[in-house]
Amino acid sequence: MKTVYILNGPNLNLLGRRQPEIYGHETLDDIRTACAALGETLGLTVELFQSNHEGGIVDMIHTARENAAGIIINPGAYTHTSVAILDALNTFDGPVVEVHISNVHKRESFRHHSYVSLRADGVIAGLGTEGYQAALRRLGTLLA
Ligand code: CA2
Repeated sequence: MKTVYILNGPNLNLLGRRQPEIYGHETLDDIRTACAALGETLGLTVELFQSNHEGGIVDMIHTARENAAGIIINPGAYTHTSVAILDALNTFDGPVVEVHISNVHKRESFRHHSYVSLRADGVIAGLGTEGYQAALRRLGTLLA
């Protein structure tokens, strides 16, 4: 079984607990459970991580280089600021799908630019937490 890492950036540990009007009611644990079940049907093992620290996300990408065939990443606010995360993703050989729960293009202009999109093979925004499952289906196709 190939492994997919689902990496989540700052504040996403609060999913389902604050600002449900923007980010919905599901928690990261709900996303982990739903993606693990979908992964089984796709022949993929799913591992979900979250860090509030830029370096923690870079470290997880380095671990993915050895242990994962594909990456789904919601870098949170680091999407819009982090060259370090972009550089780390550029060292990863497999497919990368970027996910945003909200439609960042409908929000403040500073959310319209993503460094990560310069590397991502696909970008999903505004599908709510279902976006993680859409990304996983895409990796199922790309890794088949
Ligand atoms: O829409 C997304 O998924 C974002 O990546 C979420 C980031 C935001 O900075 C990006 O522009 C778009 C913010 C994550 C904050 O997560 C929270 C979750 C629940 C409650 C409060 C914050």
